[in-house]
Amino acid sequence: MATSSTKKWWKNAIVYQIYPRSFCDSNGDGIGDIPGIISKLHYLKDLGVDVIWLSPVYPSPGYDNGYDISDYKDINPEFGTMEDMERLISRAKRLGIKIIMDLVINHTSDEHEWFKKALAGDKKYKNYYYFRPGNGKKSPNNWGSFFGEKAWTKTDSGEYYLHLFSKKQPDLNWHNPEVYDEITDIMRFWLDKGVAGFRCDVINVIYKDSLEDGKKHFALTGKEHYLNTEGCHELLKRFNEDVWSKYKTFIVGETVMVTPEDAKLLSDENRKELDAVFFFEHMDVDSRGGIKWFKKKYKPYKLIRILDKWQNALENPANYLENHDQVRSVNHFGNTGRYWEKSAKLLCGLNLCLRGIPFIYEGEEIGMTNGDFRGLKELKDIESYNINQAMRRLLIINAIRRKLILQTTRDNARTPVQWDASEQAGFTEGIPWLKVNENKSFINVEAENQDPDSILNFYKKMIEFRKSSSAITEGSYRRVASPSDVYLFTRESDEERLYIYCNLTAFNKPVEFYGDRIIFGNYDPTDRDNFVLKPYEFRIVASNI
Ligand code: TEU
Ligand code: CA
Repeated sequence: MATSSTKKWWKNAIVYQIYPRSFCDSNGDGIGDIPGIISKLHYLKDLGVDVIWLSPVYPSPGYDNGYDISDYKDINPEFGTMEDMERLISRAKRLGIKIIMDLVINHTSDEHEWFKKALAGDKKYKNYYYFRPGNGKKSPNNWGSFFGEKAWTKTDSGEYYLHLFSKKQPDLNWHNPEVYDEITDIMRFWLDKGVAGFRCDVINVIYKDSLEDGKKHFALTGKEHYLNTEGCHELLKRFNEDVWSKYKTFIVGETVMVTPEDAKLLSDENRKELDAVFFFEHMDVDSRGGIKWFKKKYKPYKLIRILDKWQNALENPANYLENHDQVRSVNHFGNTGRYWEKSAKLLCGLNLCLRGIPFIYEGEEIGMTNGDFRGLKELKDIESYNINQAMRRLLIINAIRRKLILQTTRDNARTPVQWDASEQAGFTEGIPWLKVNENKSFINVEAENQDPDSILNFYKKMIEFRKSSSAITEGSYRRVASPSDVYLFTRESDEERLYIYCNLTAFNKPVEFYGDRIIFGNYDPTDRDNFVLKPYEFRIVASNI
């Protein structure tokens, strides 16, 4: 157990993710930017946020909205200047908000100087990436990419390069010590500017321990050669020792396809690798064979089983219900009709009462829903584009492709944040890069600010409550038996024991009444029955101990 003297600054933090392109546009070009973020810092302060995770703002040709970086030490002019970024860091600091940046080091953009030099034949830079001759007429191996294509692309010289994501994102060669030096130098560059840490993109795939053929899978053939390799653990330890520990950073890793055992190894405090990890198992609760495009019916009891497993496995998981790659949580786990508001509040309560560090994604705090796209033409995401091509090759007909992609596209989470009910929701004075959802007329910050019972005000109260509760910020976790689809657990510290009730259905659910008094919930006290949970009811019951 960590004593209070060794306690890390981020242990009780609440993190808010900003996807800059969609957050707030200050100059009317339809693209969110850093001055736009600065203009909303007071809003975030008022919400109760401690840390901002900023999705990539580095120069990038933008094929994957910034996850294809062409210069790690500068700011994309679409988002502003280095001075804007420095201003953001210092203004946030004045409000007591820290900033962690997204760090994408599995791959660079193919428009990065390093890759351009490599393509031009410079030996030094070729060794920054994986260039290999073909295998006869075929790719060097049989690996598949995350975006549904082959993982190798042939260059004009006839060689191939490896890319686990799109062909615009060549993978870095982490066997090369020069890559280590370049990237640790980049980390220091930003930490010296006052950034408090990083969210490390797909960090558990960076080290390939061989380039052999992989066992054949429907998707991601080859993964056994790069998932959670010993070499990856080694690298994380060295990052930690050489850089992170010197700056007292907070480092959260995006770790794909991890089991609780993998995650423990990656984030155990004593191993000094990552501070926390994002896992995905709950995101896949409704996907067939882990393939998100093929959905099956969502069953709340399965979500509960998964969350419970992870709560028991990790002392400090990074908890989230949505981000820029996932559908909106009210669509995923809640209700977008009659119980939109109740279910959004329930999901807020759940996310903020679990053990670990809660992450809130922009717009989640007002209950934003999936995009209301009319067709595939309105989408901008490279993943959706590539998957559409792949489905075409599988001869899947247009109407089905349209349905499968629209319900799952990452653009669902990337529509502009709805600040008010005006034409472009107060996001921009110009034409937004991605269509604003029509429901801005009633789902927007301005309206919810004025309504004391809004989802937004529920978030504020819930955040304040969490901060005041030692049981929630530091207490133990234990699941309590309950009817199917009701998640009931305790959080307990030396000072208090709380029972957290979450009815994840649109029906009444009879329950046992534990504890002594309901101290928090999403139903009016006069509209409550101790022994029955109403649709999507959330409540916290305190017990005298
Ligand atoms: O995501 C990694 C990742 O695994 C997702 O692309 C995932 O495959 C997809 O969303 C299906 O759930 C990270 C970033 O968060 C994502 O935005 C980037 O596109 C990707 O890495 C490449 O950098
Ligand atoms: Ca702009």
